[in-house]
Amino acid sequence: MSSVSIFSGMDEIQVKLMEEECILVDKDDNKIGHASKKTCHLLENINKGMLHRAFSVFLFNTKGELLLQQRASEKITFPDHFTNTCCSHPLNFPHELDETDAIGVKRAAQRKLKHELGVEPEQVPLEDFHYLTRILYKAENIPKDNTWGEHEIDYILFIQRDVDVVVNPNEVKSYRYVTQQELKDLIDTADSNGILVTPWFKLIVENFLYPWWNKLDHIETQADRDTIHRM
Ligand code: DMA
Ligand code: MN
Repeated sequence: MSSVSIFSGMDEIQVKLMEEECILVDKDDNKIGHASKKTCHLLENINKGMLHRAFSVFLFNTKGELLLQQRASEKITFPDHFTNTCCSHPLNFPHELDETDAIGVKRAAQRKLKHELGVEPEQVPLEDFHYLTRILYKAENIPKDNTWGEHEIDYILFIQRDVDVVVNPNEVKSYRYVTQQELKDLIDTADSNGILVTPWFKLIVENFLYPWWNKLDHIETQADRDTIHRM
């Protein structure tokens, strides 16, 4: 398949971002190489076992509400889906490869909060991110397309800060803060309302989110950094 056909009709900016170099890992999160975002997300490679490193930020305001985003229609994977605050990948730079206290992943999170939601780095200091655990998951089924997927070791990062959001419309279609009850209602009625929710967010909500959310005031007690949950 040529790169011309695979990206035909897709947003130029998002196609360009497919050149980013992600970090390839084994099932224990040891770095084994690097590959483009495009290579990492092609189902044909995922089905051969290719796995990369990622992160998912859950940002709460001081009222304890969670910031959700709806992905832009321009996104190549999971367009228009509702999801957690911000997700992406640490890239293959020394700065983001640094595994000490997961600092590389936190730097990538700070970079993408600015890129997607316009949140200034000073509003989300690196030391305020709580790395809780890692989740290994695969998501193969994207409606209307069987070209792309996800197969990641996803670092879960919590942060509680009041921030100023200025969305990048090429990344984010809408955003909103939700209470626990509002999120439960959103997820319960998503199918009947034709609302799309990303598979990784659903998985985290169903298996992990609420107990962590209930312990926001002492979230460090919830950290389980040596475990990789295999879903
Ligand atoms: C990838 O997110 C990371 C996870 C946890 C699914 P993404 O598709 O939003 O990445 P990017 O923002 O870099 O396109
Ligand atoms: Mn990915």
